[in-house]
Amino acid sequence: MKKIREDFLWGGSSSAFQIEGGWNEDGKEPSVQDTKKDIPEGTTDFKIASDHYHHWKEDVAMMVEMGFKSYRFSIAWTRVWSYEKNQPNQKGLEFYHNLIDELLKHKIEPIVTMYHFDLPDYLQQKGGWLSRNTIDEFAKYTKLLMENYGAKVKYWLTINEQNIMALASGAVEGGKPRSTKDIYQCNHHMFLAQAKAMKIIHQMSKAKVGPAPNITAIYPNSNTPEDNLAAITFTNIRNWYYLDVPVFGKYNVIAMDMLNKLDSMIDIQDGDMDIINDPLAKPDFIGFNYYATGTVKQTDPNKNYVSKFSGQVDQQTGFGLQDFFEQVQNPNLPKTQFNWEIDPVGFKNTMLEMTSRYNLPLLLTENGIGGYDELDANNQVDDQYRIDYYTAHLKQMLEAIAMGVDLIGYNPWTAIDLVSTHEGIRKRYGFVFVNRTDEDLKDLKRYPKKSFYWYKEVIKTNGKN
Ligand code: BGP
Repeated sequence: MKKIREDFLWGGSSSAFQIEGGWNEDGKEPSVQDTKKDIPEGTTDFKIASDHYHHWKEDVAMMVEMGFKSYRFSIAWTRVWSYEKNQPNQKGLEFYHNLIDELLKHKIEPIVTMYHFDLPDYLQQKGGWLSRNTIDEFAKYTKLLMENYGAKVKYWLTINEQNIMALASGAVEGGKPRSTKDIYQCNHHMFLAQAKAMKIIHQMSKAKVGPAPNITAIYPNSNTPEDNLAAITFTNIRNWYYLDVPVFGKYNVIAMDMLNKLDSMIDIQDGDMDIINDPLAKPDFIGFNYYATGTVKQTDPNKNYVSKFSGQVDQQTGFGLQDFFEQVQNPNLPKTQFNWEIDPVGFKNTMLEMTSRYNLPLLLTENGIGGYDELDANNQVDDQYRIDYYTAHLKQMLEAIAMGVDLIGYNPWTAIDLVSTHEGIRKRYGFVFVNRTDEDLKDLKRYPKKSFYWYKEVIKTNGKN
């Protein structure tokens, strides 16, 4: 029976636009998250967020106290490169130098995402990922990161949740959702950008790099062959599409068949697949986010489906594609306060499926539960529900490891409270409470939640808790 590694990367996760704030400070330029118009009513935008830009030292101290071995965060492209001046932004580069140095001083391994939903607005105005120019810009950005941090950071993640950006197109990018054809063309360009980035990282550093999609096991709603076909189609288009290209260097046939039938075939230019198949452009590990599994059934010919997530972005429902699949709720699973299904066994199943398919080391880059948390009169936060969620997932994680899954780390979402992508700061994920609400900035003070002390013990005992 395999055991958890002694150097297992226990940590926590975040993303720049959701935690930093300082959205226009020290030369930072706007990303698509700053220019987004459809912030749901009553929820905050990302301008101040958790004000990590000014509290980073204190936040790292909290991580040190929990005993973190790693911290997964993202660099804001718009902080380190100025499109207005067409040059690096030294102050922005300095911010991440300071953060990384502080982490290393405390033996916390930085795991850095290059791009987490926050494309520079300048590039978006020029077509965003639909333009091949963005591929070259991403390569240029990668070189800047390597020149600055290549010698310090051992783990890099290229693109966070490329698959969710495709499924929820407009919702994540801001602006109107794109057509299916454009979404898949954008995807192709992201694969090329990712391949170029992985090659540059391998050429310019000794670091390891991988993608970070959201991967989850997909269940058929029943044991009918039709529902099973819906599940096979959905898992290919939602999950494997995003790993087959970087790992195997080819598009999977089921996804291609679907795109063909939808008259949305992508334009692959001569030489593109050579870029993707370059031996230096292969991932060293698979980073993945896991929240909940999905369940699908065959479609109903009399129903109208939306080809994207509708208003309620709960990662489970609202997505259907006529003749292919319809996502449904799974009545066997409990739900979070925000209606996301809870499936710890699915976590193990997802890792087993990925291991059998790709046989690469895995790195968990997000897993967690969003809920309403409040400070009580003694400035404490009782988030037992979060401890229960993690306890169940860690049990399954250890079983997966015992079965042979090579998991190198667990970096749940999130280290510190931050602003949710669609639900403001009322939907909290952190081990540390940040004292502000959507409406009121209060004092932004940090308070450890009950889960903070629980996680500290887990890390101390290398998962035995
Ligand atoms: C993932 C994203 C994160 C994060 C998380 C929780 O999809 O990578 O950025 O926000 O989900 O989602 P939400 O904030 O919508 O609850």
